[in-house]
Amino acid sequence: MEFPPDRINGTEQLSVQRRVGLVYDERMCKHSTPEAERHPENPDRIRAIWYKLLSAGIHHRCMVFDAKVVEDKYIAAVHTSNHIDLIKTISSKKTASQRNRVAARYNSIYFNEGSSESAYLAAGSVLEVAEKVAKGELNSAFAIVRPPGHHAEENEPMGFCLYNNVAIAARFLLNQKDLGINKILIVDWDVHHGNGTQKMFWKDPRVLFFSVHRHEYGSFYPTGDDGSHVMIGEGPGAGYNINVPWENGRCGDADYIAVWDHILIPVAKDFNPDIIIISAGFDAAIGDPLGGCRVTPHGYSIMLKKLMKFSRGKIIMALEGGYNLNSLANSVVACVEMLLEDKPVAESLEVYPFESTWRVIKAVREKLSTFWPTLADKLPEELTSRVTSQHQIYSSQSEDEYEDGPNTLPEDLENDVTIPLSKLNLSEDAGSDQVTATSQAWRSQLAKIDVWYASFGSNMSEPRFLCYIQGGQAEGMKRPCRGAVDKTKPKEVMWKTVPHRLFFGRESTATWGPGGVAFLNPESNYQEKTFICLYKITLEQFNDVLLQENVRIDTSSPFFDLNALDSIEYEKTISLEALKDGWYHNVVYLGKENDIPILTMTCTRTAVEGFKSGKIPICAPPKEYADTLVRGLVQGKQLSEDEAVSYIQEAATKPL
Ligand code: Q9C
Ligand code: ZN
Repeated sequence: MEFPPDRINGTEQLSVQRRVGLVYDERMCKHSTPEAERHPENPDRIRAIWYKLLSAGIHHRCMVFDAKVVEDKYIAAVHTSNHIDLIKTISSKKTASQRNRVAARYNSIYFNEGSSESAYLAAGSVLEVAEKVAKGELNSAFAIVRPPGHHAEENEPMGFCLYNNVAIAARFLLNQKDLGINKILIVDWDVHHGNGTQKMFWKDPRVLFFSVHRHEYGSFYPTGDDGSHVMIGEGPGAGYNINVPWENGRCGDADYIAVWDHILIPVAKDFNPDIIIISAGFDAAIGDPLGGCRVTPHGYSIMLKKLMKFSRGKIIMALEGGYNLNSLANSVVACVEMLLEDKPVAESLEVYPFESTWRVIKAVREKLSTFWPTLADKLPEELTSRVTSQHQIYSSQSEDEYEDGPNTLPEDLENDVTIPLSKLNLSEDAGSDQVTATSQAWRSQLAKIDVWYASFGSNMSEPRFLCYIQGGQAEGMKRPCRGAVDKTKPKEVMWKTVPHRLFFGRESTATWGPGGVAFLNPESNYQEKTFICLYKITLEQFNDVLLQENVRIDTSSPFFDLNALDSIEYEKTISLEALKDGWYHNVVYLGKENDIPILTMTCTRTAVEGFKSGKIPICAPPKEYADTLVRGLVQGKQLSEDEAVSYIQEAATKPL
């Protein structure tokens, strides 16, 4: 059936419900990690979205479609035949280990028996609704698909993406001449750069690719320069690729809306697309474990509403990332409701963009102003002076509530984006006078983030730990420490116990002489109990402690950066290559305390195997060292002296 596109959407019919398509298909849950290992990109993502839509009754107001597999000829319009062959056959490999070997060749990719089917369905779903929207059968659509697509390149799956669903649909629309689609705007608001899509339309002026993403000068995933704002396309495509690279995380509604108002929307007006496809990742959403940004469902709905003014409302949204199930589902619901009704919403926000946001906006506008004259005007000073300081780090207690299971989104959090001053944790720009801004720019960034450093060895004794911060030599130590660049004492100290095994190993250390040192088995074990002393320090200081624990002299970059902090919550341990000769190079996540991650440094699981097999010696601590541990436990009021002695004794003697 054909629908005259203009009439459905005419201004005189604003109250008429739009025809909105939804694709959901349980078969896209078949793709998962081979042994059902925990992974952020898991089947529950689309289930969470679907259940939320069902429980809000939204599916009754939409046209719901099953997924269809995409035909190879449409995939072949953006991917190589090798790539198609890989994805098509990966699930019919004889063994899981064959699949794992293939997956290991790629960056952030897993495969199982269901991967091929899910990939074909995800791409097919987007293509199917794109065609319906192009024909006017639907006004707009949301394809709730996985695996995601925007990282997948012509000849390479990556970043949880197998086929580039959005690129396949876009190329299809352009190639079906009868659809009359000659100009497509792709808006990629996933927190990661859409590297795959960018490359596929790099020289193509028919596709304006716009991506806003965390970039952090190339250190955020996918690392490198592809997401930089100087990447504007080439040849006839020059000017038709727009990247807005955030300098830091924690961006929220105000930052995104500013980018919309001062870059995307003016350009979209001039480009005048025939249709819009949104690479709709929701990993910039508040509470997302990978994204570290704070866009609210309301924020997403405003971003969407502003785009609905173009191409007569013809919009296809395709799910990309988004890893906090509550935040993800709430954001999708807000968007589908906006597609259905174009609800009037209050667009004024109580918070301002970051200063860095204006810097990025200005840089992008300048870079693209010859292609898009609308960007050439200088932004008024009174506008760009309204900023939220990067130093105002939110105490993000409330974000935790997204982690408590389904449907716990607190209304006040969603609506009240202003954070009272009393909740702001204003941290000093510590140590900046001692380092040159250029060589160690990471320091001022990491100085703004607090972590709990969990000590289980001699650092439980505060005077000994302070040597790592302030420099010096505590009782019993054979040599002094350099200390951290930022010598500020820990902001807080507290104690806890963790279900992990404490043990002693190695033959001697430079600091304590002959005898073993303390290790925490990174694997948890609920039969065990280890006392840990938590010090609230900055992530910058944590890096300096890591460095001293692993005996290294110089550093121009942090070993454990913000990206590592983002991923450790689901990876649980991160073994630091750069420090792999050190005994304590494995950073382990031990949960949160007051919403601040608890990190410790210990040996790797592999080393624990070595200790168990006798390849690495188990060895009781030397006297001076054991005394320091006991002192820490007693002064921290955790144990009496006798109890502390036997606690250490047991850890030193009980078999692993
Ligand atoms: N430590 C999407 O959101 N992260 N993909 C690798 C390495 C990969 C995200 C972290 C993130 C991929 C579609
Ligand atoms: Zn993403």
